Amino acid sequence: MNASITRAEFPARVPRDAAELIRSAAALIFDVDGTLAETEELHRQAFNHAFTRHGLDWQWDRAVYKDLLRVTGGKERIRAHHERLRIAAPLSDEDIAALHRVKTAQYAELVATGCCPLRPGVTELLAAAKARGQRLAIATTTSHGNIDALLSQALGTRWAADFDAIVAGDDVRQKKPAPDVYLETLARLNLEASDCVAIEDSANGLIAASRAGIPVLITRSMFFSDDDFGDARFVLDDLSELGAAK
Ligand code: XBP
Ligand code: MG
Repeated sequence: MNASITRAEFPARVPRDAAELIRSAAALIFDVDGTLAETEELHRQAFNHAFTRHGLDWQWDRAVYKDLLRVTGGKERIRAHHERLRIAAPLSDEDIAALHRVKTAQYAELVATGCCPLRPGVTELLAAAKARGQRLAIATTTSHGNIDALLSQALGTRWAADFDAIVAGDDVRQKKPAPDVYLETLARLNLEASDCVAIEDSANGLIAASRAGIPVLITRSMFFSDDDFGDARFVLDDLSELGAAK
C-alpha cells in the first residue's frame, strides 16, 4: 500500500457491531444517571423528600418526572417545574439551592443503602476495558458528590483510580445537551473524538456527545426508553448485550 496514504484518504473501518465499536475505542466515556445505574428513580424520590421537608405540596410522580427529565440538572429542573405552575410563591435561586442540598443529601442516603446496583454488563465492561488497556472517563450532568456516592457503593472507595477523567455538571458552563462536558473530557484525555465512544441513555446525552463529534452507544433506560436515538451508532437494551466484547 502506498505509504503516503493518510488516514483521511484511508478511512477507518466501520465497526460491524456495538462490540467492535467498544473494543476499537481508545477510551470509553460513560454517562452516569440511567447509564451506569437506574438512579433517576432515586433522584425522583429524593426530590419529593426535599419538597416535603420544605413544606412544598409538590410531589413528582413518574410521569411528571419523565417529562421534567428533559431539563438536565436538578436545580434547573426545580426551576422549570416552578415556572410551569400557574400559581406559586416566589422561589429564589437560594431557595432552590437549599432544596437541592436537601435532595442531594437524601439521594446519597438512598444510594448508600445499596438499593441501586450498577446496570447489567457495566461491571464486566469496565473490567474488560481495563484489561484491554482502554482509558475510562465519566461525563455527566450530575454532581461529583452524586457520582462518588453511587460508585463508592458499587465499586469501592478507590473507584476513581480507574478513571482518567471525571467531568460533572458543575465543572462546565452549560449542561447537556450542550457538548461542554464531553469537550472537557476529550481535552483532559487529550484524545480525538473519533477515537472514543460515549455510552449514554438519553436524547440529551446523545445530542451532547454527537455535538462533540463522539460516536455514541445507547443503552436504553427506564425513563428514556422511547427517546429518538436515530443518530446513535448502536442502541442496546443494556450493556450485557455486548457479550464477549466486555
Ligand atoms: C442526569 C441529570 C441529573 C440527574 C439529577 O445526569 O440530568 O440532573 O437527573 O442529578 P446524566 P442532580 O444522565 O448526565 O448523568 O440533581 O445532581 O442534577
Ligand atoms: Mg443519563
